[in-house]
Amino acid sequence: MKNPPETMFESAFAEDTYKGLTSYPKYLLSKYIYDEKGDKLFQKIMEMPEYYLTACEFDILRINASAIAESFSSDKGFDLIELGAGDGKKTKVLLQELVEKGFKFDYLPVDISQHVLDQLELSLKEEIPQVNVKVQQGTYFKTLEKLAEYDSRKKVILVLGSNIGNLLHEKAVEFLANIAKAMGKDDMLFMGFDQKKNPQTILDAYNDPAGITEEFNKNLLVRINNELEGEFDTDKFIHWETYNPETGTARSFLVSKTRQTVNIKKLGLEVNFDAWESIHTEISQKYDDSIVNWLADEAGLMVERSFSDKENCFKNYIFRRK
Ligand code: AVI
Repeated sequence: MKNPPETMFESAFAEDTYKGLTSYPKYLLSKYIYDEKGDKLFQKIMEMPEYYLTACEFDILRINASAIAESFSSDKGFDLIELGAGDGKKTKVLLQELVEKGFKFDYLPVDISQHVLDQLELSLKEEIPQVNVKVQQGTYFKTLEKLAEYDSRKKVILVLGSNIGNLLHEKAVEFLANIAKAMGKDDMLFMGFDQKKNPQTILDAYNDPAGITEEFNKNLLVRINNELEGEFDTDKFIHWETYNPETGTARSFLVSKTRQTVNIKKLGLEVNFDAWESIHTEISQKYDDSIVNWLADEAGLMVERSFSDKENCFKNYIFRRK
């Protein structure tokens, strides 16, 4: 394997890729799946029948819309800040309810993609024009720093879709603690957590027969090819999913079918793979009440209430600062 390039890496993606592919065991960071193609593939995943998370959370929001909206309300009105808003499909159920109840609020969707935010703003203008929308482009991290500035009235912070599940517990606590730091005593965090369930249901959600999740996972290699002049042949890797019911952790891998060497020109790197060697690409953590309570406690939060679907597939929790 060659030495790292003498010059600085051209991007965080380049540096993280270098680190991950020169580590043992090899890994890549799942956040890099999401370029334009990765975003589209994730949209497709959310529509797959096997990916129960979206439908379950949608049902929770639809069935409990009135109670959830009531819990957000405040005499002086509130700021509804959504981290990782995406297409806002699920959020619109709540926005509609808040509008119908005549509550005073501003909706501040945050997303890394300006394109996604433009689409969301446009669709809201058409579908629920009464909503006052102020889009915020940026990473979660940058936005968390800015969150505390919204302190003139109650803040309701919304994180849907079990995005927290892509973080190891230590990082999840850090993420929650950063949100807690920005929260006043009246503020609320409303967040989705996918629940432990029949292991087969979980494996099926991350291993669809149509191969959409495989393409999503392999998009990491495609991005390396496109942006770092990599020479991965994606057919020489298989998508592999595992789920450990003890820890509640689903893990995605790409496994090399043969012994091979892959050149990544912009990194000055030749990566050697043994036959059946793996690259770990993503974790999708599943939770139960005791893990969520523990995470909250570690982060300076407490669970006030939770909403669940009939089969306890998914839960949305309301947290307050301790
Ligand atoms: C975004 N995140 C919560 C998804 C998940 O369930 O971990 C990403 C995903 N990976 C494979 N399918 C969906």
